[in-house]
Amino acid sequence: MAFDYYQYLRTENLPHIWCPGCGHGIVLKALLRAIDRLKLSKDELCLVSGIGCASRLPGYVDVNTLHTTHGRAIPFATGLKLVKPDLKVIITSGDGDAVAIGGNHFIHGCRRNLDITLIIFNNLIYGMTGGQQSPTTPMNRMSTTTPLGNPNDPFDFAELAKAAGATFVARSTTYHVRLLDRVIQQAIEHKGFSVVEVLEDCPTQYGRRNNLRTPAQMIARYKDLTVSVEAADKLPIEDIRGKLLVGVLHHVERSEFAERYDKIIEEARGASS
Ligand SMILES: Cc1ncc(C[n+]2csc(CCOP(=O)(O)OP(=O)(O)O)c2C)c(N)n1
Ligand code: SF4
Repeated sequence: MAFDYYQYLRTENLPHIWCPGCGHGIVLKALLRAIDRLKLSKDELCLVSGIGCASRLPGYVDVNTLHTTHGRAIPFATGLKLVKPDLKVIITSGDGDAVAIGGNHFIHGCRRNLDITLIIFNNLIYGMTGGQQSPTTPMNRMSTTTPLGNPNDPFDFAELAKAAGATFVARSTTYHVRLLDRVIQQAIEHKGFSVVEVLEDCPTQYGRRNNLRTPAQMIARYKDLTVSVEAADKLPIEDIRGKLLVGVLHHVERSEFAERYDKIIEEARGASS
């Protein structure tokens, strides 16, 4: 039987604002399937977002939701998780939201290792505000602020997340939908700060300026641009040069922030009694 997405949607908020062919819908559906597989009740979940097209996602899902300010989803989610540690907190964020204006919070979120999942919708551009270059726009690509080609080196925020201390880091794309389902589920199950980068598509602001004429063409290019971590292990270096790895890139266990914090409080109470 086909998966019933409507059981998780606030149908009163539909139709959604996303353009036809936008990758955000593919990630939304993968997230709903992961939530369903994990049998999470709606009450034990909270979706948090900042501002941007990707950040509209929680508004469409029938669970607890917080739509906050641009770049500040992580600090809002941090406060929420510390007050309600039993909630599963999942952040949905654009690349601009997460690593441009929110870059500092991103680094410190990774460092702290609070049990939160951050899903980054990396469409390589600022979608909502008209297609400005973001920190992930590839070099030489066009945007409204780089009309002759982007001279900047892009960020690899999976590497940044790892270096900053995130304990689970994965990458998938809108082409690799089964992998996307799997890594979102693993990230939610992981106890600690987990980051899932999803390479996806903004046909309106990125595709049409960069000779990617259809959403299907945009999705298909991820097949050639990527190689799985498992395959990369067995391939000669020249076959993986210039390609992006997809799959689980980093997975370690480290003490979780809320548990550490509770321990400090307990010890202080013990010392004062
Ligand atoms: C403090 C602040 N600065 C700037 C903005 C304007 N703004 C709203 S959305 C956005 C960009 C969103 O891009 P991204 O996070 O990549 O998400 P997308 O729209 O591509 O999904 C910006 C700059 C704002 N709302 N608040
Ligand atoms: S502008 Fe881009 S990111 Fe925003 S909804 Fe349209 S296609 Fe999606």
